[in-house]
Amino acid sequence: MNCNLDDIINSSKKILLLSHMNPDGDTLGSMCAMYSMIYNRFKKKADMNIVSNLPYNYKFLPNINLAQRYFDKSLVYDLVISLDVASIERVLDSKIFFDKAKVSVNIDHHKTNPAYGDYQIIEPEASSCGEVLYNYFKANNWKIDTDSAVCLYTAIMTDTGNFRFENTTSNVFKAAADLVEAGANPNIIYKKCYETKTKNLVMFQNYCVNKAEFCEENKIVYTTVYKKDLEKFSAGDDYTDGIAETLRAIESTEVAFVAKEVDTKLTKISMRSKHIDVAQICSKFSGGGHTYAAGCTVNSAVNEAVKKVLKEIKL
Ligand SMILES: [Mn+2]
Repeated sequence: MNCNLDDIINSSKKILLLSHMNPDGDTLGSMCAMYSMIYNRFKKKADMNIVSNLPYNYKFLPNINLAQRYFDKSLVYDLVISLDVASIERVLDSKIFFDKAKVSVNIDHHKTNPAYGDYQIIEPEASSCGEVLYNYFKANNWKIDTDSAVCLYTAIMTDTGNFRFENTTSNVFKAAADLVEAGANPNIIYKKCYETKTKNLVMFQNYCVNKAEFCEENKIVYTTVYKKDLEKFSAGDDYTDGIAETLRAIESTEVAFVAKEVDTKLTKISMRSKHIDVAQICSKFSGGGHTYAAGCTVNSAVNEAVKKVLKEIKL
């Protein structure tokens, strides 16, 4: 259904913005950008919900300090907007707010998004949810304030791997240029996002890369991460982010994945590729994502999960 955010926001009093679990720069940047736009354009204060730990490097995002982890589950909102949430299960038990909302809006760029909610703004060709928002604001003449510009730039920069991934189109650069003009500082945002790694994080990621296993003439590479590894390095939820990309960067790699132990019967897979559709592979385990970056959860111990996943990779 055609989504007119002006009408929807104008007629809503209580508004909630939702970001996905294990948040990244795109979901957080998009949420904070939306917060700022709603505040400046409509003079309304939306609530913001983060559903798992906030990664240290995104604490600089304007207004992120206003986001809350826990809300009274009996609250009913006039409007709930999910941002960068490929399936509504990714907001965990905050799904109840989306389900109970008088109006729900789903803004996203994942091609596997099943178009849940009353209204959708989904652009599978967009690099990021941040770019979807930018396109919408531009098309509807919403003036992008400095805080929103910082947030949208962060969203686009992080989801394009600092303007390197396949999804880095000319529109991405046009958006980035506009956002810089609106006040986003590329140098500062880059440093905040990429040069604030803790010693533990770097040591942990090197450890994981160091024990990677190669197969199929080095075309497939994977590494396993156990709870005891995470404990040893006091690793946070987000510590495995970027490992699959590091393994994919190896010249011979076609498919790279990280198998992370959730518990003895549950393994989380994060998969990256150069040419192969990994969203399709992950969909066999009820997961999804993008063509070259996807994930899923396998109902097996790590070793068993690795075997199952390897079977589904057809080179
Ligand atoms: Mn995204």
